[in-house]
Amino acid sequence: MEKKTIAQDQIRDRFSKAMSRMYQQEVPQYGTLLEIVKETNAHYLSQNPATFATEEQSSALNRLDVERHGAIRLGSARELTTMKDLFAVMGMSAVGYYDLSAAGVPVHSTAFRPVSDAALQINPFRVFTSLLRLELIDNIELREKARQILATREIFSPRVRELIALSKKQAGLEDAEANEFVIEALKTFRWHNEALVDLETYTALLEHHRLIADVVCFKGPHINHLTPRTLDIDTVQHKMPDYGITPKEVIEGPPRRRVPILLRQTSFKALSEKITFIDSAQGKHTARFGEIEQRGLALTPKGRALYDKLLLEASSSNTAKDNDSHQRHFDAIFAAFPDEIEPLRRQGLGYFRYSLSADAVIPQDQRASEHLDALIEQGIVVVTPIIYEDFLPVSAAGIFQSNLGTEKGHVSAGNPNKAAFESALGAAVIDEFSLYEMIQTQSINQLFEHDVRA
Ligand code: OOG
Ligand code: NI
Repeated sequence: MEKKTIAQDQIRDRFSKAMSRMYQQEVPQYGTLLEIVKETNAHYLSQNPATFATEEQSSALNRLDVERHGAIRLGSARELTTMKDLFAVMGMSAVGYYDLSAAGVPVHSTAFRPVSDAALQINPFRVFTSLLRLELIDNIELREKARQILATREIFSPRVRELIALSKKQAGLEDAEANEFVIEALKTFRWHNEALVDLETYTALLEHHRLIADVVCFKGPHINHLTPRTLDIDTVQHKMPDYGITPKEVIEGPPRRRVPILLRQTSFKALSEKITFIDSAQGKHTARFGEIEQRGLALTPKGRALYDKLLLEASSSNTAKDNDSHQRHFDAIFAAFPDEIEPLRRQGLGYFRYSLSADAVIPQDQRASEHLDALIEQGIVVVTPIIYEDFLPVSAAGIFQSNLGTEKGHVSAGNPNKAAFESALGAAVIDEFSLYEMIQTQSINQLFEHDVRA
């Protein structure tokens, strides 16, 4: 009998919604944060009704409503490889490589996310996925102990493995299989309040580096935060204390801009949760937190280089203790970064989507990309920023550290090792810039194709 499979985008949408429901039950503050974000976004849109173009309004609002990212930390290559297959069922691929060892966090990471423009519109759910780098633990005995524990742990249910294989075999899942997949896959991400080790082992690993204890001592890679997207992060940061939530001291990333760039993020501190160890000892573990983010223009390699340069300049001269003075300081330094669409575009700093303005027609003699600038000047073509879908390593390190405590732990500062990461993953990671470039090029091609047919 012919099988009728459903779209991967739909499975991802169901999964991200189920995960959000699970996390609201597990971490009630996340539910509160969702409310603050919803209220803030609604207010922002009422004050700025032109935020989204009329034609894209309904899909943009739907996207905003469902949009979130999560994060997990894995312990072995074996886990990462299967995780790649699990995300593939939902149309998510590994994009980008992030080295966090430079910041004293012994992991390297990627983001599993949808890549096509159409898939991103439906639900851009992403999971920042880190892999522990055991080789950076400088105590050999502890390193071996961690390796042994990880070698025997099994984080996937037998049924989810079967469903992953089935999806590969028949190139998709049927409706009922997809629902079962969501339930089974979610099990891997849930919280376990029973540790996999005794208190002594936990304490030894924790004292070495808090992150190592978090990755090694539990039955699974609990989702450690879920992050909704806001249109106004400064307001959410100010509102959090009114709701009894203590935010991280400063918002990471670029300062507030007229044309928002990349990604701004803030989080609230991890909860202290009761744990039972296998020797029945009781203890507490802090791992799970909440985060919000505001996304803006995706930058080209040239734009990114300017961002990195200004970020370095701003951080190395920063003496601010509170968010307001931190933002003022960053704002002054980022004055060197253009903050209007046209200069950003003309200087090749960001990626843009080009579309025909309502009822406009491109004159016969201007139907080629070399006329783009002129067409924009005449108001025939409109330009909108392509949104950054990825992460920032310095911000990510700030988020990790805020939740691990300030001490760095005894790990040797490593260096990036993308080849080792890709070998653990069993695939190459996709270069994020190539994806933005493709969306931009497609929009230009469509513009001229469309108009020729009209
Ligand atoms: C991941 C931290 C990074 C982000 O949004 O940059 C991150 C983690 O703590 O596991 O989620
Ligand atoms: Ni995050």
